This record gives sequence, structure tokens and C-alpha cells, in this order.
Amino acid sequence: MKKLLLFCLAAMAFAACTKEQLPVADYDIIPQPKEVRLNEEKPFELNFKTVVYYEAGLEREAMFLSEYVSNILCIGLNQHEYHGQTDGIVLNIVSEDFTQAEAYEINVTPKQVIIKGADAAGVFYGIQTLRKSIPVSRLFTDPQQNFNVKLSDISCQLPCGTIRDWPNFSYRGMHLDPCRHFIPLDSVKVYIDMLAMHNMNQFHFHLSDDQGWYDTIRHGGFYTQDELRDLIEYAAERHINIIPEIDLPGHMQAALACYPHLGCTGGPYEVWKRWGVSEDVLCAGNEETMLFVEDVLNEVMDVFPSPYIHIGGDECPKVRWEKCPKCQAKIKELGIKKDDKFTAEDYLQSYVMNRMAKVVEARGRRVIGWDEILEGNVSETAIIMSWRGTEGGIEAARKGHDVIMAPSSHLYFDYYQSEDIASEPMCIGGYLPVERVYEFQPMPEELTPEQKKHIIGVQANIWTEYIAHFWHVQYMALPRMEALTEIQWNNPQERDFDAFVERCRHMVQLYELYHYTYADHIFNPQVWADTVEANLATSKPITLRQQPAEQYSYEGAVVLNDGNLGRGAYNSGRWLGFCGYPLDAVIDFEQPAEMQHVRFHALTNKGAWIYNPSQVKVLVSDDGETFHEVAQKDIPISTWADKDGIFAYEVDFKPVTAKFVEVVISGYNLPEDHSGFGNPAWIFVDEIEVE
Ligand code: TNX
Repeated sequence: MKKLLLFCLAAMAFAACTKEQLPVADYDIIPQPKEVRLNEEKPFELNFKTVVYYEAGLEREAMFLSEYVSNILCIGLNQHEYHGQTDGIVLNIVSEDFTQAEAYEINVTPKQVIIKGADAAGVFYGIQTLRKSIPVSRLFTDPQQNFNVKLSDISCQLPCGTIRDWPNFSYRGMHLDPCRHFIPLDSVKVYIDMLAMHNMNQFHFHLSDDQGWYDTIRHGGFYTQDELRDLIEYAAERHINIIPEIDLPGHMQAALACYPHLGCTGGPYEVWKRWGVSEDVLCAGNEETMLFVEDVLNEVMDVFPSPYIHIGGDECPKVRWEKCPKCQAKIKELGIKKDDKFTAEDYLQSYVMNRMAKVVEARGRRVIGWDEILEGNVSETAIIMSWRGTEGGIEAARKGHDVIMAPSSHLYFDYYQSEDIASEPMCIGGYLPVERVYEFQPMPEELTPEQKKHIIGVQANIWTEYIAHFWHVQYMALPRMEALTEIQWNNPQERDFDAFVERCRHMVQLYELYHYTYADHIFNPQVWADTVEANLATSKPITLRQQPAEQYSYEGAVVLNDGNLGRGAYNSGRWLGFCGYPLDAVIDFEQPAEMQHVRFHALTNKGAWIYNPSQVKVLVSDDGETFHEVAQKDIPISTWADKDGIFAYEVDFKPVTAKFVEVVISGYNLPEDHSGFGNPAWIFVDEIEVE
């Protein structure tokens, strides 16, 4: 009897324990659903007996749901057509219950879960929400759990209630550049899976550019038309449209290498081996070139059913056109005149873009172009992708264009996401932490309600100059993609970053489950030991004879001697940037002081046109008026073989006593092997120390 009682107690304890540990779904996911109303009813239990019932046309959605549940919980769900069953998970479309496309509602009762969509995409997003709500089974996260688990032990409780959700923007996209570094098809499919998990519906595939090689090593590949058709179908199953981009008329050197007669000089050209913008562009005055491009666009439209075709238009230098007899003759023939806003060559680019827009529109599609296409007379129907900030987008919306916001200031995921660049995989530069992405307000307040309707979407871009492998693409995307998703789907006016980070934690379980590489800075905030030892210059009055560039001036001269060392990327706020003139700072010690040593730090990021200083001069003065030089030092220019990074520069001189010191730090011009050859390089300097 005693034994039996003990056994019963043990069984009860076990039951209580397993019950307590039953995983419970949490609807606080990304993007955060707009309406979640829960009630106290007994939760729905999702287990291996749960059946997915789908309405005709939603068979694929049912398969996705079953696949996700098997990924997350290790149980597969059976799928059957829906005929009024009263149990299981039901997928159906009831368009009349919604005012908006892609909307969904999930209704959880103790016996049944109904995922109802305005359309199939809505059902798909409802499934994504459910998928993201279910905690990843400890079977995957804790290997100790792997023993003796019975199928019947696995389940997840879905709290009862109603979730209603719909997107804020109809265009929710991400871009990928497989030109600078080729990305194999299977990896592109994984990228599409990542987009699907984040309720995105547009994948911008940047298919042509100047480069295709790096260093001297061949790096590349190609997609066949059949592979692309397969990819398009793969994306379409996940409610994602693939927008092909053929970048015109610049960023075309790789094409010119194959077809030199399409350029102004006739070549020979090489597929470009360095980063930047090539001056060799398509010859706009050559009819054969135009016919070639029309052919390419038609071929692209044969393969891609996308309602949007991206025709580029960014960064097209006009130097060849200015000297090309054919381009000049075309300008004459078209009667193009320069005016006080734009050059004749700018209008020649508009001619190319508008001509190609007609080819695209003749097949019932719309063109997208980068915001440069506003420079001239752009076709009224073109959609503008605003990348050089939001100004282009604002101007375009005022002119009645539809706009996609993709500003480099907030949505260029090829930039660094941490200030500690020494610990990061090398990338193009910049500094764009998750926090900054999350701050982005895509809807410009200065627009009228009518104009606001033209802001149709938001997109982030991943350029791959410095990204040679797909793991690095993922690392750059995650978790910044979470912030992007919330902006695209919800665009909340008030944003709570801490709550957002908590929602990201659950996403990390999914990253790990699917073996996605991700950056974890937001979960491990960095603390810097980044002050310099107090020295003669620290916090003394400082003036600059010429101000830094406006966008890199931050708190002004005081940044240079506030005791905090320059850190991270050039736009971290910890550096002052100068271009085309020296940094010329005067520090007032307020009383005579003896000195013999000046030291400062500067940042080099050659791809971003930032070079080391060319020279430093030190001058001293007793009255702050007359200065005399005590030291001068030349610094050799950094070469591509040298590492980029943060470097200290020092000058020693004979001890001298004075009340003022003046430090003049000059910059180089970009050298011949740089794409910006001849332009002044930037210098970024911080913390001038005097001892
Ligand atoms: C600008 S964004 C470019 C790309 C580069 C990118 C690097 C745009 C339309 N053009 O060609 O890859 O910057 O961040």
C-alpha cells in the first residue's frame, strides 16, 4: 500500500512537471501583429494528431504549415481538404471579411484554429505568424532531451483568442547583388525563404553591373533561363515576386567587355576588377546599343513575369558622352538643350531611360529606376527607388511618382553594424546598427495625404562588393531584417527598441534552427574602454579655421579633444570628416605649457574614398595671432595592399613652451588606382593629444 501511494505521488509529480513544461505559443513576434485579443479558454493543443484542413487552392499553404511545424516541433501534420470539419487547423479565404489585400485573421479556440486570409498571401502570412509563435522544440535546442521522446509527448499549447493583422505597405522588399560576388542559386533560395519568413513580397535581383572579378581571381557563375524560371516559381509559391534589374546606361562595363562596340570608345574593355563606378558606359548615341538593350529587356521580360522591371539609372558618369561624336549627334538630332538645372547629357540619359520605359510598358509592365532618373525629364509612370536619402523619394512623390524608400542612411545592409570594425568581417564601410534601421520613418511628414499614397513601399539593399559568401550575406541581413520588417509591415509611429529586441530573441531560435548566420550585437551591448589619458589638449578651448563637412561635423571641434577616442566607422559621430581642405585646429591651453609631442588618430577606408593624411604640421603661438612652425611630418599614402582601419600618427619636436598650439592635417588626392582618381580623398580624424 505504502509503495503504491509513493508511486502515485511520483506519477502526479511527473504529470505536473511535464504539464508545466509544455511549450506555449507566444504571439509577440516580428512583425508584431496589430491586434491580439486573448481569452482564458483552454488552449488549443497542437500535436501529431492535428490535421490541417485547407480550402481548394490552399493546398500549398497547408504543405508549408506542415513543413514548418515539422521543422519546429519535429512532428508532421496531415493535410486534407476542408469540408466543414470542426477540429484541426483550417485554412480559408474570405475576402469580404477584409478591406485590404494580404490581411489575415487567426482565431484560436480550444478545438480549432482558423487561419483566414483576404487572399492566399494573407493565409500565408497568418501561417508565418503561427510558425513564429511556436517555440522551437527543446529536441533541437537541448541535445540532452533527445532520448526517449515519444511522438505523443510532443505538443504545443496555442492560447485562445483572435489575431488580426495587415500590412502597412504593399511593397515590402529586399535586394541582392549577385554581380560583384556571384551567389549560387540554392543560396538565393535560402534568401527567398528568409524574405518569406519576414512577410516580404518583393525580391529585387540586381542582375548586371561593372564588376564580376575581384583581385585577380576569377569569381563568378551564371544562372540559366531554366534555373531562373525555377527560382521565380520557388519565390511565387512563397508569395514573392522577383524584380529583375538591368542597370542602365552606367554600371555596364561587364557587358561592354563582351560587346565593346556598344561603348563610346569601342574598347577594349575588361570586366572591372575594382570597386566604384566605371566611366565607361553604354553609348547613348549608337542605335545598335539601344536595340541591344531593348533585346535584353525583352529577353528578361520573357523570363520574369514581374509587373515591375528595374532599369537602374544610377551613377552614370557622362564624361564619355561629352566627347563622343555619336552621343553629341544624338543630342543635336533630338534637339536636346541644356538648361540651368541639367546638362544636355543628363537629358540624353532621360532619353535612354524613357525609351526603355516604353519597351517595358509596351508589355504591360512598369519600370523602377534609382532616384538619379529624376535628373532630367523622367517618364511619369516610372517608380522611383530613393537610395541617396529620402529627398529623391519626396520630390518624386510630389511629382506624382510612386516611390520605394531604400535610403542608404538607414537601409544599406552592406554597411557595418558594429563600431568595433576590427572584430567584424570586412565590409564596404559605413555604420548602420539595428537601432538606426529601427528608427527609420519611411513616410515623410512633409507630404500631403494625397502625396503620401505614392510611398508604396520600403526596401533594404545588400551590395556584395565585400561579401564573397552567402553566410556573410545572412550576417549582414540578420537581425537588421527584423527592424526592416516592422517598418514595412507595421510602420509604428512610436517605437520601443527594448521590446523589439525581446521579440528578436525568439527569431534567433529560428535562425539557429535553420542554420542562418546572424549578428548578435543587439543582445550583447559593447562597452568601450575608449578614453585617452588626460593631456594638455583635453577639453581646452578649440577652434577650427575651417569647419568639417556638414554631414560629418557632429558636435563640432570639441569632438577632437573631448577625451573620447575615435571609434567605429567614419559616420559613428566620433570622427570629424574633411575633404578638399586640411583640418586646421587651434587649441588654447589658457596658460603657457611645455610640449614636445602631438598625436592623433585617423581612419582609412579606401573604398569609401577615405585615405590617411598626407602631412601634419604643428605650429605654436603665445598670443593666438602669430604662429610659428615647430614640426612637420609627411605620411606616405596607404595602398590597396595596406589594411584599412584606425591608425595613430605622432610627431615629436624639440620642447617648446607656448599658450596656443595649431595642428594642420592635410589629405591626399585619390591616386590613379582608385576609381575616384583625381578627386580629393576624405580624412577622418579624432582626438588630438598634446604632451
Ligand atoms: C551605390 S545604390 C550603388 C551600388 C554600390 C553601393 C554600395 C546604387 C544605386 N548604386 O552600385 O554597390 O552604392 O553601397
